[in-house]
Amino acid sequence: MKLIAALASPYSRKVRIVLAEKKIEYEFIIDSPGDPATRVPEYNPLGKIPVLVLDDDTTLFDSRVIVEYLDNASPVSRLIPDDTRARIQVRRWEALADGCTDAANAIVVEKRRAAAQQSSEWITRQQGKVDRALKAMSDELGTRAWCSGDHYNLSDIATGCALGYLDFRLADINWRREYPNLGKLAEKLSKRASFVDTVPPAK
Ligand SMILES: N[C@@H](CCC(=O)N[C@@H](CS)C(=O)NCC(=O)O)C(=O)O
Repeated sequence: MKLIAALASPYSRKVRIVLAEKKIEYEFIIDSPGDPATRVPEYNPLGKIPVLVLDDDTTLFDSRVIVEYLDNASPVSRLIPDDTRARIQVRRWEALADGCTDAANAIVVEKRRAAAQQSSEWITRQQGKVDRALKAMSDELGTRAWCSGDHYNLSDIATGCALGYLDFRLADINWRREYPNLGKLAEKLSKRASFVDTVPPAK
């Protein structure tokens, strides 16, 4: 299988971490939708990465569909629980963490526009989502070792990618000071090989 993705994309990072944890071999094709020569729309009509291309040329997107496919493709390191209640909790965490990344990404994209075209209301609205998502993740994590349940799973991976994206693109948000429990979790995740090997490149 092939993964079409980019080194700086947090959703791609989530998928790459899942591939690594599950020890699934794949061909990594780097393609950024913002590149004028991008071929991403040939694989995903939405023009977004990541896209997983299976050996029979079936294309899978978005990252949430891809990670579910991958978790079922191999029994190694199950990352999404079978039990319905536990699974829904993990997927909810993923939605929260990915949603935090969506809002952070919207801020990054807006700030790249010419100053006169930027909307401060839009940035404030997205910042509110990031702030509330961070508080919700911190409150729900509490003093527990992992985000959902008592084992490392997809909820931790999604949260680690969301926090890593904030460090990468919006480093002025000092989430560690306000939410030390998220800092502790991020520190623990940052020691895993799957996280080390997928750190976004220097800007
Ligand atoms: N919900 C999607 C989000 C994917 C996404 O927004 N990817 C960004 C790169 S980080 C992208 O491809 N942006 C290009 C665009 O929106 O045109 C997922 O989880 O895969």
